[in-house]
Amino acid sequence: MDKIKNVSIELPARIIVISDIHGELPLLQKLLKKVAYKPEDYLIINGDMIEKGEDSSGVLRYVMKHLANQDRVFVTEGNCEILLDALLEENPKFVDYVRMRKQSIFREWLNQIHFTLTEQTTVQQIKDTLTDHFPKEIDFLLNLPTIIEMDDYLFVHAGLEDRKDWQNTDRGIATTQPEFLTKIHQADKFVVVGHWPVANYCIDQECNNPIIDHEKKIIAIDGGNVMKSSGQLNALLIDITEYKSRFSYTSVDYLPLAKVSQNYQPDKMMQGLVNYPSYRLFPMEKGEHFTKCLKEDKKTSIYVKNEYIKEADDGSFLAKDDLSCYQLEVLEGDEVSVVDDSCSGYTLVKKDGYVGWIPKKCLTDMVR
Ligand SMILES: [Mn+2]
Repeated sequence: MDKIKNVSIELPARIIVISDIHGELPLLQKLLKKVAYKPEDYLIINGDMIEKGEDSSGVLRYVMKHLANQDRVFVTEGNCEILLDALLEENPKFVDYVRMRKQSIFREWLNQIHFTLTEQTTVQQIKDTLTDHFPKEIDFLLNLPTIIEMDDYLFVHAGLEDRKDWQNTDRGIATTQPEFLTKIHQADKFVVVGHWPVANYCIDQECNNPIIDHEKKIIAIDGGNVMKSSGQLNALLIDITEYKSRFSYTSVDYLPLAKVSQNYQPDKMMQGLVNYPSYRLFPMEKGEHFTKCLKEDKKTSIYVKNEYIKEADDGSFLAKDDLSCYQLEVLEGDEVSVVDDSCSGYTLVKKDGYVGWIPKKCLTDMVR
């Protein structure tokens, strides 16, 4: 692959990795502030800056204007950036994508120049118009590397192929393959990826924090920003000296904060979660707030919040969304983010990246 960028670094160094910003400029700015980003840091934006969120063109503008012009900032391409290829190759399906996807940089760009999409609009027209009006942006996106190699780390949006010559990983696989953490690779370096929300890997308890697998040498950092109601934008921090490396992380989200007013010790039965792609449920026993259900595997039982169970047309039952079935232990004085306060008896909250239910009586007023 010719889109590998080799970067040498000066030690000691701090590397900040952020992925899957998906057009959420305020979160990017808040996160950079929270980690106290400064030009001496190495900053990696690991794919999917754009699409799905509110302001993709704003994120791109910000990255190009304030970040990418610095010599320690590097951006990789994700599956959302390489959508541009379909436009430039004049793939007719691109028109359908632009029509269907309301939250897209291509839609934003067309709106900005008051271009109206009609039934007759062709991919050639969109290509000519956008390459005319946004040549710098398009050039920037086209020239992003797929993989950045830096010290003992590789940064790639989705993952590597399991081959000794990982450098020859197919570009499509590097940017789109799902579930890299369930796979293996043969690069003798830590591979840092985004793309697949880490909550999709959870079994007992929903958590959106980066997962660091020392054995596989994979670090997955996509906190489900934009994709999940409990999602967050994560920053992975790698502090490197001549002798050792240290990992830490932090995150930001848009959720309101609330203060816990009394301790809560959860019922041990209340564990587990429903997550992509297994939403099927088999209700067994309905309680006042939670219904005991078997999961899609028909073996695991979980207690699902009643409001999140929906009946399909064929009479089967599904969870409405990805959902924690865990109850969180909280202490008086804890600050938690409120994910869903609209259900009976319990509120879905997030504490230090972990998502679960606590009784409503444990919360006082909102802080933010
Ligand atoms: Mn992605």
